Amino acid sequence: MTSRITSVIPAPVEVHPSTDSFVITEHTTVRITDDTATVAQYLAETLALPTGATGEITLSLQDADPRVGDSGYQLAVTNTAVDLRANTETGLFLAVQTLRQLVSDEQVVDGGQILDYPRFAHRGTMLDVSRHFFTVDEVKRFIDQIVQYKINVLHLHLTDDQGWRLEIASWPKLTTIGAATQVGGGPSGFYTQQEFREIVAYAQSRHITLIPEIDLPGHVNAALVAYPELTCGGVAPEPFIRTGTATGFSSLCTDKEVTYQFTDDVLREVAALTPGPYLHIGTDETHATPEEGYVKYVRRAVDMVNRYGKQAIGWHEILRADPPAGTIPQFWSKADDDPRVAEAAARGHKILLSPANKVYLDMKYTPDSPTGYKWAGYLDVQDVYDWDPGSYLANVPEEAIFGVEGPLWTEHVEHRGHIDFMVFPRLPAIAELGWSPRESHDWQDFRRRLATHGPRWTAQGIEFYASTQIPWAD
Ligand code: TNX
Repeated sequence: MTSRITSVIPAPVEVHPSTDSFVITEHTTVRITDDTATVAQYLAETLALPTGATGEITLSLQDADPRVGDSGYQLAVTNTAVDLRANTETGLFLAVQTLRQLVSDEQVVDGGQILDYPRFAHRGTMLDVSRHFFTVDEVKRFIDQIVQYKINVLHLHLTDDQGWRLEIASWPKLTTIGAATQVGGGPSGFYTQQEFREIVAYAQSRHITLIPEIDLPGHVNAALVAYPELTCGGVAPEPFIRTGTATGFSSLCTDKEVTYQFTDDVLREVAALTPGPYLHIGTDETHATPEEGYVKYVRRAVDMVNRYGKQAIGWHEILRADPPAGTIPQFWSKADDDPRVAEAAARGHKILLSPANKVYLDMKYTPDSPTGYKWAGYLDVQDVYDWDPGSYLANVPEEAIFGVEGPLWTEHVEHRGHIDFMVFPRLPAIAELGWSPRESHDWQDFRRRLATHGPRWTAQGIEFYASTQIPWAD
């Protein structure tokens, strides 16, 4: 029988199990202090416990080991007390996520000590709400699922050929016309700015940085239908908004000044809605944009993002425009060697890793998977788990790696059951790549630990894929 304290995902830096155990009873109380009140309240709600001026479960922002830094934590469980310690609220919040994994159905918490902190700053996932739209509540549910694995970034792919999903006050037809439908046809939706603020606030309350993506200058058919003046010919594309899955066929007209006015307005409004430091501007698969126009456009767009106080992220094609070093390319190709990316790393760019053949959450697991693509390969759990972000790309040193992100494109993800199925159990594997020290990486041990998480997902109503690679616990 392995204990829960040796089954935490992502694997902590240090775990020292003990023979103690803490039993949660109806009298167990979470102690609230002024500086830890928000996280203490969240912990109490999550474990359905009362709070008080005293209590056996304590949180502290004092005297943490300096090694835990600004997002790590320490956790100690004895027969009589549970103690969470960190330098920041984020650290305490992540300690709560570990604690949740230590509690059994019988409300027994495994005893021992943990000291923990992340390997990479960015441990993300992306949800494409354009190809299929997902409601505010569905996004919140997704956030609550992913925080359990210390994912700290949610990238929302808000616009694409099949739908524009964020209200832009200065260009209202983007959503009154451009959000009418989605892949497969039928009605769809968009977020008003108020609803988007609600998502942002919810993410913040879960210590998640939200990165909005407006995909430019390609992937814009929905915008061109809404505003035909953004095409070079000035006429709306036919057919109307696309409901198929083709990519790379649409482009803003990079020779028209109205295109830059549009881009500036959109980026200004999105920046104002975004408390986080990053705006993602897509820049991928622009087969319908002439190269010269692409370079000119991307440079101006990056400049706008910077002027609105944000750092630009783009899919790694963005490097064709030679953007300033603060720009982060998100690497998504299937090759593990890209000289342009290596050269960018040498010039000081941080690289975000989303290699399609490792972490694309829209790929099928096996030929039998009921939904998903296979263009980047079948990705079962071991394919996703067994690689090293720190040494994966030729001539890109670990210091240049910003982090890892698993994108969920949704051409074939139609409802929340599909999200669950594609994300679990692969996202926990990606989370471990982003968080845990390289030395702890061990497929056999990961399989064993992952197996114990299945019943938790079932209890939470997560319809995960029971990969045959994992010896699932009952
Ligand atoms: C490629 S990856 C795309 C997306 C698709 C995805 C499907 C990237 C930057 N672009 O437009 O949704 O493949 O797997």
